[in-house]
Amino acid sequence: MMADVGLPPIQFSYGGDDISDSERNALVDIQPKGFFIRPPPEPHELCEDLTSDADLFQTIHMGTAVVDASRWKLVLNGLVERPFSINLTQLRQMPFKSVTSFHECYGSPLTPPTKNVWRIGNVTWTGVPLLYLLSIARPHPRLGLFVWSDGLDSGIFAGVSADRYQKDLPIEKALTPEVLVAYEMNGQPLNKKRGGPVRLVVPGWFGTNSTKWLSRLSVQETRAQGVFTTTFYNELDPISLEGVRTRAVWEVQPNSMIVRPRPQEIFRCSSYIEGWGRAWGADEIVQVEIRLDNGDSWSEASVARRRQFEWQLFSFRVLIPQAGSYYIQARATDRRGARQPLMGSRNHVPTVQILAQSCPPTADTGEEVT
Ligand SMILES: Nc1nc2c(c(=O)[nH]1)N[C@H]1C(S)=C(S)[C@@H](COP(=O)(O)O)O[C@H]1N2
Ligand SMILES: [Mo]
Repeated sequence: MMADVGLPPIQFSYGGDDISDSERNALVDIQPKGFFIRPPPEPHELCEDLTSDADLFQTIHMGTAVVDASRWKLVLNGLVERPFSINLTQLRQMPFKSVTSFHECYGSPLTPPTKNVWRIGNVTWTGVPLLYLLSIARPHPRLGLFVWSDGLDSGIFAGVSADRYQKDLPIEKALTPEVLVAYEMNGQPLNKKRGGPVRLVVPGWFGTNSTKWLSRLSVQETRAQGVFTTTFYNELDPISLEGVRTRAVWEVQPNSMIVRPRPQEIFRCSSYIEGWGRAWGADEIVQVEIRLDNGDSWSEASVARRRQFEWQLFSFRVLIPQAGSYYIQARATDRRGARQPLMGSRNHVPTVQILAQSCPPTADTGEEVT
């Protein structure tokens, strides 16, 4: 199933003695307790390619885990030949890499969003590829397995109590080279609210899958049974005609946002507007189109190629024919042909309204109107 990298040169705790819940002893406290969201700045304020920690949203369901890094360890067990656990020093001695990726929150799992949420940023994560850790543990060579990931946090979310935050990934995604057991973001150690000392990062998938305060990875033959994969974070599958089938909140569907022009920005009449924005999704975005005022025709924006899992810059130029207010919309399509819907969905096309001033009577000079 995967190349055997052999035993690493550091001393691990192999075997069954470490597969109790002892990794949870690294939890010192949950403080502050309770649900917490820090929203990001508005799209027109997210001008940097790389989002700073200060500008990156935060989402915490049950409370912030306070972790004693000196007692922290990661257990990898379940349907594997060689279960093991490692501490932070050992993890930091392993082969590591950096992946730059968009990071997006799905929005509330209680009322699945039907319009843009804009909890989005783009950051560089550094850590050990999950693939490397799995290649040491050697999962049973079977299809249809899942990797469960446990966080050290516990508490109550939406009236439901949970002894841990637990998510799952199909093993096929867990074995992709981009999934990291990360200990840095933008070159800095993960801070407490970011999930430090160690979190999972699943580029291309919604943030909810990137378990913070990671303590255990377990290979299992079913989906995880906790509330964050059963009660929460399943949505109606749009290709289910009867509207009854659900799918896990895993892959991010194509999405985009307009950064320029700003909402309500004022332009001279009869001018060209230079605009730009970002597009992202589980797959590379290969096309972004722009239209004015719900018109029938879309025109092509130019889109940068994707690097790693970064959001992609698009830019455009549109002619504003006369005075009035205009709606500018953008629509992204990915390499599989999936396209942003016009409305009714969390990833519907973004709209920015702008204003064009009336032209002065003899205005052909392009002078500013006062
Ligand atoms: N252990 C744990 N991991 C978690 C969460 C959580 O509440 N507990 N929230 C998830 C959600 S919904 C999102 S969107 C991301 C947010 O990561 P950030 O706060 O670093 O932006 O973390 C995910 N990982
Ligand atoms: Mo989220």
